[in-house]
Amino acid sequence: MAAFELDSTLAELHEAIIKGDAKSSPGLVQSCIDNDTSAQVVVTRGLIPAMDIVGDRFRRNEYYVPEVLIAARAMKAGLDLLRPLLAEESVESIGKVVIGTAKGDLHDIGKNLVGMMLEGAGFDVIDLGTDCSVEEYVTKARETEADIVAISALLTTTMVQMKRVVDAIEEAGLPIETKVIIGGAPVTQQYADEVGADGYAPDAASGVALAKRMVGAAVEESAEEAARRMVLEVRDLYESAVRLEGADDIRKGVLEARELAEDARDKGADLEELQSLLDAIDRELARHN
Ligand code: B1M
Repeated sequence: MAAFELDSTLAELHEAIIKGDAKSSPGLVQSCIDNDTSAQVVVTRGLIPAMDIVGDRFRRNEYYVPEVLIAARAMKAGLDLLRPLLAEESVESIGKVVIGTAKGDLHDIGKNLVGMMLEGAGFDVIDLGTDCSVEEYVTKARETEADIVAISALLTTTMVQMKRVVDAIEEAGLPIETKVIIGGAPVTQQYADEVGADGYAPDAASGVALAKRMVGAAVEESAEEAARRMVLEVRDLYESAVRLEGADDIRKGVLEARELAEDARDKGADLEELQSLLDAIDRELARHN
């Protein structure tokens, strides 16, 4: 039998998820576990980057819903083996998070990823599942004395629920100050500010960093994670800008995104996606000049 080699096993796992190969992914994950690789490493270097690529392909219309679903199934098959280990790896709880997908919304792949990453980072995670009413968030936050309520929404029709939860938590007079953080594909920082949420995260890794900041825990970010976060922030700013109404506002927003992109490039976030964002920004600016 060939000797175990972490990088090549992670590369195979990455490939298996992108191809939606749910038969291979558990075996590859198990081989990492058997060779003493931490569950965190398998999640952050294998599963999440693969799902990121699936998401990017979907955005570029290279993948459609069935491909995303089979990739998610392959990821879940691997994640199921890691879940108990993720919980074990974190020694002491650093806070309690109640997480759920907003009322009317059945999307749970991203929410599950965020939940599992939070568990891996040392949070106690109480998962309400999907289609959660405002009352469910408030009741569970009260019952568990949660530090954080995290809401995921993937539909423009369900993200409106986020404001209702923010207001209800504020009005509930909970025993401890519970912060509300939000995320999901249509959600932006601008939207989080509008609805009065305490924070927004564009992806699971940033969700963990945000939750840690909320409870005052130290955040360690690798150069790779920082680059990815900056690129996501640029994308977020750019996508919010092009949704604006007037040409002046669009130009202003896009210029802001350009500034941030240049800053990210100067800081070494030299990712392929950053260049394609810069190209899109320049095309948008040319259109409005
Ligand atoms: Co649906 N769906 N879907 N869908 N689906 C989207 C969201 C859509 C953008 C596709 C499209 O039309 N292009 C579109 C929404 C359009 C809109 O509102 N603007 C859509 C639609 C319309 C629908 C239906 C209405 C379709 C229909 O029936 N006509 C229907 C709605 C059902 C319902 O919810 N009531 C529906 C159904 C489904 C499936 C059941 C088939 C399936 C969900 C399966 C499941 O989740 N168990 C599905 C899927 C898979 C998708 C897409 C293709 C992929 C979503 C996904 O899992 N991505 C999606 C297209 C897209 O997102 N571009 C689409 C991978 C996942 C890892 O990413 O969830 O974004 P994501 O999570 C990320 C971040 O957003 C962030 O971290 C995660 C990991 O990095 N994040 C958080 C997420 N939650 C967070 C919470 C936080 C922090 C970060 O808290 C702090």
